[in-house]
Amino acid sequence: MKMKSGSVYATLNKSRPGVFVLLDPDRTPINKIAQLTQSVCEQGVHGILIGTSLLVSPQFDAFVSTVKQSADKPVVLFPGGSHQISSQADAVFFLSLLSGRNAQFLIGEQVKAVFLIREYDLEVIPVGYILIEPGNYTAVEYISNTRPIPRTKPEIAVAHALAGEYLGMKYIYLEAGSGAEKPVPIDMVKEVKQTISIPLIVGGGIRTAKDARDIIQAGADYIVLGSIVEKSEDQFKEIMESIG
Ligand code: 1GP
Repeated sequence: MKMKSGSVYATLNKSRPGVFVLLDPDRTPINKIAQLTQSVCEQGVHGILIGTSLLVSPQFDAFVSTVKQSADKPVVLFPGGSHQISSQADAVFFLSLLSGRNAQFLIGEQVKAVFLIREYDLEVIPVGYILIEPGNYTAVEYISNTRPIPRTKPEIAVAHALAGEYLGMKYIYLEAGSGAEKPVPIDMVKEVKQTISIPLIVGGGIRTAKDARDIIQAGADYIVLGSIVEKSEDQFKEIMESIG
C-alpha cells in the first residue's frame, strides 16, 4: 500500500545514518526486479530510489509498480527528468541540479513535472543535487550538460550546499554519478556536513565497505548504493554488514 503523503520524509529521518539503494530501470531487467527488491529490503536498506539518466526502458511504470509491491521500505522516485514520474511510488525527490548552470535541470524539468506529481499525490521532497567530479565521464554529466564541481574545491561544494539549504531544500545530495571512478572526497563530505543543518546524502562510486564506512563517518546521513547492488550481491551484503 502507498505510504501516506507526508510520512516518507519523517520515516526516513528516523533511520540515520541510513542506506538507500538506487534501482535503475535501464540496468535491471524487469523480471529480476521483484526478487532484487525483496533481497535489498531484507538486507536492511532504509529506502529505495528509482531513476536513471536517460530512460530507454518502455516499462517505467511497471518497474516502479513491481518495486513498490515487493518493498517494505519507502519507494522514492529519483528522476532524471520529467518523464520519470509514476503514480506507483510513495514520494519523489524534487531535484534541482544546483551545481550546474543549465536551466533545464535547475527548474525546467521540474516545471514540466508538477501537474503529474500533484495528480498522483506524491509526497514531494525538495533535494539540492550537487555533482562532484568523479575522475571519469559519467552519464549524468553528459545528459545534464553540466560541469561537476572540482574534487579539490570543497569550498565550492559547501557554498552550493548552503545555498540549497537557504532555498529550502530538505536534503543535500552530493553525487559523484553512477559508476563514478571515485566517490565524493571524504574532506568534502566533512566540510559540507559541518556547514549545513539539513540531512546529507552521498552517492556515486561507493563499492566497498571501507568507502561506505568512511563516508558515513565523515558525516553522511545516507549513502546511496547503485551499481554494486546489481554487480555483486556478496559485496553489497558485506557493505550492509559493515555499517550494520
Ligand atoms: C547514482 O549515487 C547513485 O545516482 C549510485 O551510484 O551506481 O555508482 O553506486 P553507483
